[in-house]
Amino acid sequence: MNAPSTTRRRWLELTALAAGTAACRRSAPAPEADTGPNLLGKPVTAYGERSPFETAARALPDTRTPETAASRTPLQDSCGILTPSSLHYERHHSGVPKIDPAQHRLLLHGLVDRPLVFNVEEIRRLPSVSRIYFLECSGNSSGEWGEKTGRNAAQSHGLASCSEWTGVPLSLLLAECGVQKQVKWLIAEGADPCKMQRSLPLDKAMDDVLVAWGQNGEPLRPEQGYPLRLVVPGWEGNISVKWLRRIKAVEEPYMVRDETSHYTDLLPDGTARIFTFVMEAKSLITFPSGGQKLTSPGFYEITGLAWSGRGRIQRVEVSTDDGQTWHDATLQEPRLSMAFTRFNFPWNWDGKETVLQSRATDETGYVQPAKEPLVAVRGLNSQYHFNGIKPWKVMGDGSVTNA
Ligand SMILES: Nc1nc2c(c(=O)[nH]1)N[C@H]1C(S)=C(S)[C@@H](COP(=O)(O)O)O[C@H]1N2
Ligand SMILES: [Mo]
Repeated sequence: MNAPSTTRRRWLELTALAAGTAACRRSAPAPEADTGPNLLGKPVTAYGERSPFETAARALPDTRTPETAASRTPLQDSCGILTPSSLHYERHHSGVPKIDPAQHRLLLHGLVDRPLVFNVEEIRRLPSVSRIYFLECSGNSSGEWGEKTGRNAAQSHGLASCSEWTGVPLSLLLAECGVQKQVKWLIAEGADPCKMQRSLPLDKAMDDVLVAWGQNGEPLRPEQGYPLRLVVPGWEGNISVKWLRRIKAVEEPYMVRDETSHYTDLLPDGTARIFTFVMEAKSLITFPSGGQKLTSPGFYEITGLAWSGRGRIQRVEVSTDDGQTWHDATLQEPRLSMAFTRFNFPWNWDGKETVLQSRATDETGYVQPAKEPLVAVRGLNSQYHFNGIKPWKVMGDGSVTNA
């Protein structure tokens, strides 16, 4: 038992050398701390806030109008697998509506035996489940298709977050309505000004889709769809309709705006992929990543996140030599289906310029592709569904940039 603890001590000494490299790091100059040994602290508060010494923040776009708004999770500052609700990415097409839950209704209608209207209280009274799932916009890491634009992990991959969602299985509501035999699709609609709609296959709806009202132990944030949203596990974020107000049972998809003008992939042969719902396996090194700096050569723990819309992450390999050799990273538990999985890999940086990469394999055996084979198949017409390997370049002075 001696050897491991000695190794562990040595490890701690070495990592202590590389000061400030823990996964949860603070980035800005510290405000002044309270001083004096007998100074009393602040009294209790009704709703908590983080330490004034912590400054991780969502990356915002240069221009902010309701129609173009997307903010990105600072994955470079993340630890563990959950995204705090206050840092969950936001994507909305007509701003965040302010909805009074007492006024809000969810209508289920169409080809059903009993059309039903629920208020929010009724939804919350139904048997609920809580599940940890990632949510990712299919436009995430779109900058990686061509000239790389994301200078850091938030900008390149921050349209992905992971929360514990609480809600009612949609299958339960559908059973209450009595969905008719010919129904193959549902049309889900939001209560925001753009009336976001998406066509959802009935099979998926009956499988694992939630009508969620809770997020990370409290009601949904307005940005995430308060008071009710769909959570469609593993599928492109756009179909997880927020501010959910209507579900219509139908025979065919409706070919709505967001599944025709958006979220389709135009291929090199002129045909387009449509209803490409599943977000394929993907991974990202969050430390060291763009914008960060290694203070000196020596030991570092590389860490990152991997996820797959097809199930669990089976394996993550890391390369620290520009893809010449690959080594298995350690996967942290819990390793949940369609949730972020954190990986770690010990690394001794020799102070030379190099490129770091990670490659995820999910439980179906699917391996995250490099960018080149992905571009060979998909071409460069589409900005959606990029899941290629993400390289970060470590410069001789320890600074980390896009590669
Ligand atoms: N009603 C409504 N639902 C919506 C949207 C919207 O604009 N309106 N945006 C969609 C898109 S494109 C994504 S990626 C996810 C983002 O969810 P989030 O803001 O909770 O991260 O919500 C989807 N659901
Ligand atoms: Mo999206």
